[in-house]
Amino acid sequence: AAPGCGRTVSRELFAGALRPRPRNSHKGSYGSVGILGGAAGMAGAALLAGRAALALGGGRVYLGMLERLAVDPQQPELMLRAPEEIFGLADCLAIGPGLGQSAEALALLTRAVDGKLPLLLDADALNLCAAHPDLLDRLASRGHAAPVVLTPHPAEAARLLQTDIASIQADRLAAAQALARRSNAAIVLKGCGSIIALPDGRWYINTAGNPGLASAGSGDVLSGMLIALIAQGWPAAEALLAAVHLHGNAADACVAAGSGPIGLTASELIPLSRSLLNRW
Ligand code: NPW
Ligand code: AMP
Ligand code: MG
Repeated sequence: AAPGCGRTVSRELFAGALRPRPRNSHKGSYGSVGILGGAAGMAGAALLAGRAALALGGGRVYLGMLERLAVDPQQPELMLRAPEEIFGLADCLAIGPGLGQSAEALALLTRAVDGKLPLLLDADALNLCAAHPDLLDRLASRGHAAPVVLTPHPAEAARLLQTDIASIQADRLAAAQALARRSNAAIVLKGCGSIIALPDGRWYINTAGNPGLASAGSGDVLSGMLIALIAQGWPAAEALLAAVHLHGNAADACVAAGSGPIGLTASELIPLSRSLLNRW
């Protein structure tokens, strides 16, 4: 087995990617994140991802929301642009949180898949790939020049592998590895005990986190955290391990403080994950 294979996710697996900020760095040193999603009725998913990307240090964060908002009044640092503008502004893309499955969503996803930017596919981007398997073929043939990451929950994984949720849950490691082979991408199969499976066969299991995360929006926050680390130049494997670990530990810190598991909201994970990252 490759080094680290089968291990529980811990800080030492990604400590090598943690770097202090040089004193003379500037926002351009920390990447431009692009997030595509947030259709009508699900605008919050893109806002959560964008806020999380700022909190984990993305230098600039652009949101291309299908539900066109002018500004996020709670987070005016976010730059809200027309979705198609994002391709020329961002140096990595997360697509899917609240994206929906409209023709506009499919066109944006197709452009992202056929482009060259590092890519994170979540939520409806995964559902669209399941409905249009040629997109998975094109992802798989992209090569590894720019990382590609998929973050399915069990239902999204079942759609991608054309099976049912029970079959995914019966052998989560096999499902994650099958997805990594199918897409030639790094996978986080989410849920209690998230599995990280890399295209080279390495895999890891996360034990941090708790059922407080079983609430709407927690996956959207994970996507924002992960794309922010990729924007800052973290290799995909380390970014995945760190984001999953931070996300779970933020939820555990909320429970320790009495703000969960009951009623833990995804928004609350954001400042906590920032504190944890700054203390590592
Ligand atoms: P069940 O039936 O509840 O038992 P979908 P979605 C299953 C956006 N959001 N283990 C679940 O099972 C997203 O970004 C917007 C087992 C059900 O069958 C997407 O774009 C928000 N089963 C869009 O909504 C906040 C599990 O999955 C199915 C499981 C749709 O995403 C919410 C539901 O999944 C949301 O993030 C597990 N661990 N986890 C906003 N504030 O704007 C899930 N399932 O049909 O893919 O719907 O995940 O809500
Ligand atoms: P999503 O379904 O896309 O909103 O993603 C949910 C997030 O919460 C993922 O990161 C899951 O791994 C995490 N999560 C959900 N339920 C649990 C649980 N019972 N224990 C630990 N993590 C969970
Ligand atoms: Mg989700």
